[in-house]
Amino acid sequence: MIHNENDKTIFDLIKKEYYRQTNTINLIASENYVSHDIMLAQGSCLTNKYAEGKPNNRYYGGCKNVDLIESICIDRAKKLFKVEYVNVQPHSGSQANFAVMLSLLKFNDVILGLDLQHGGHLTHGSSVNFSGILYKSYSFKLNKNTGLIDYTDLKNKAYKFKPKVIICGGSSYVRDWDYKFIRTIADSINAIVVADISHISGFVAHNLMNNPIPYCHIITSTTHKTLRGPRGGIIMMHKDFPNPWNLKNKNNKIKMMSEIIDSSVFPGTQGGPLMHVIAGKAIAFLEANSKEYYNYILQVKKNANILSQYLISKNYELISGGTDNHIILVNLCNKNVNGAYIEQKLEKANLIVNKNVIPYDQKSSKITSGIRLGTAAITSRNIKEKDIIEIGEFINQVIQNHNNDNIINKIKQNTSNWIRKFPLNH
Ligand code: DSN
Repeated sequence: MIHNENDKTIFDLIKKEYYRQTNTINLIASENYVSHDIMLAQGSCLTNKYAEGKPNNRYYGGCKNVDLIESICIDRAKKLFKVEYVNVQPHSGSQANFAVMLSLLKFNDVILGLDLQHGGHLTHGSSVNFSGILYKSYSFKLNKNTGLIDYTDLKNKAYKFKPKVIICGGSSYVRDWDYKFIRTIADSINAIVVADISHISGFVAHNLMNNPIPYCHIITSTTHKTLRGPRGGIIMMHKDFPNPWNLKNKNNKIKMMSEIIDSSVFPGTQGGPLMHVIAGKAIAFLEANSKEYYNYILQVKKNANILSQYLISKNYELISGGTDNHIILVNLCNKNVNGAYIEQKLEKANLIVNKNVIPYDQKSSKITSGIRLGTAAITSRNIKEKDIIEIGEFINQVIQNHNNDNIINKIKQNTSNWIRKFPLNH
């Protein structure tokens, strides 16, 4: 894997990280393992190249190869998601959302998104993020009893606050979305709907969840979660449309949204695109269009469902009682432990998760009442139905014996031996 030992300090740490990734059971919902080809592309000479601008319209010479790479990347994304427009340059999901908001909003304009504590994302209006600092942000919540989006709350807030942008999508929302309903509400107040499908884009590409693309004006995503590509972002539109403010370009023609979004990415919020990452994205879009990936993403969903059922059978309380995607949000209150504590205990047994607030959490985001589990990464290790139950039992054993370090050490030995059966092929 790693040959270059010139900088021993850093390469030793990379080796250790490789060892850690190989020898732990990764249940972090936002992570995955990319293919060897994607690793190669990201470690290639493309990292040396500046290419501000768009293919065949750059601010630098020497772009003929990267022009082709970016054009192929765009074409593959269009084919995978069946969209008319894609910008593959955002460095991350947050950058994609920043560029989209810059293209739609002015300082202090109103936005509406899912509350961070209820499963939304920082960039959907959190007060500590640009989206809550530059814009007046309101949030809709989950129903306390069902753990599902409270669409009445969404509708009431949309009518009351008249947001210019409604954002759907989230980081720890485990159920599907009613995009059609949200679009109807948005149309009645002339709002634009942005769907951030960062977590679920792998399912969306294969219609394994509701597809936001026909209903939402603009779609953003990361490429490194269920999609299993390099760390980065994209922006898409099913159909390009004229900007709603009648802004004109230098030819006195009404600007299309694609033109506005492109310039919000560069020069609006970024400089040079990361061409090595764009090459990785191109490979990921090709891989995600394969039968092999389809079988993988189907299995991700099956595994999440089976893990949910297993945990419920062991008296764990799951937000909304299950999942429609790869994420499971466990409420630990009935076990009398908090999320931060259990995250550490699980890590001692080689099970990697993240502490997570639950809706209406009484604890802070540093402590939390829950943990978030995800099945995208482990499924890349070819983990199937019976294996995921074994993982569920490892988790259960740690939580049941959280105050007995001897037992946790024994579980660690078991998990170390067990995970070796599932080599990292990616
Ligand atoms: N931090 C990502 C996640 O874990 O879901 C979202 O940005």
